[in-house]
Amino acid sequence: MLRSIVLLSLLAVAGVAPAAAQAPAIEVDHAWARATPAGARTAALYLTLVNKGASSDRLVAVSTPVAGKAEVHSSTTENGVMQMRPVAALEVKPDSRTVLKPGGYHVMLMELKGPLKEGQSFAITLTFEKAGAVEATATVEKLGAAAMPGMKM
Ligand SMILES: [Cu+2]
Repeated sequence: MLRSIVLLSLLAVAGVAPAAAQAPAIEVDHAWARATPAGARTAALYLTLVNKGASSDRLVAVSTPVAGKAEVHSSTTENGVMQMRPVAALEVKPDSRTVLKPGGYHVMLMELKGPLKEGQSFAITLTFEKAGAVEATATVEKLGAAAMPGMKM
């Protein structure tokens, strides 16, 4: 009896320790997308990446069941015209927050499988070079929430 209790405690310790060691160093904070009008094929997803690790990492891929494709984009304004470009990898510096927000970096959701409705939430998977896959949930905020200045809606 005593032996099996000791064995069980050992198993419990063994089961918890590796999970704690593998906790991702990167956390996702406030992931949100704007509601889309009917028929829209794309949407922008915004979020904050919090790197609690000691080294920098790179976001290399994003996926979600609500879109066929997701890419990290940068936004720049040149001669008053906003341009978006795909970014192959987004650096996430240690001990800092990387904010993807309207007018800056964002995740472009393409080939949307349906409209994003206010109040809805959906799963996202962010893949980092070192931290691996990090799961999070994004919420849909109302159409026009924090709209980009000068952007046609
Ligand atoms: Cu974009």
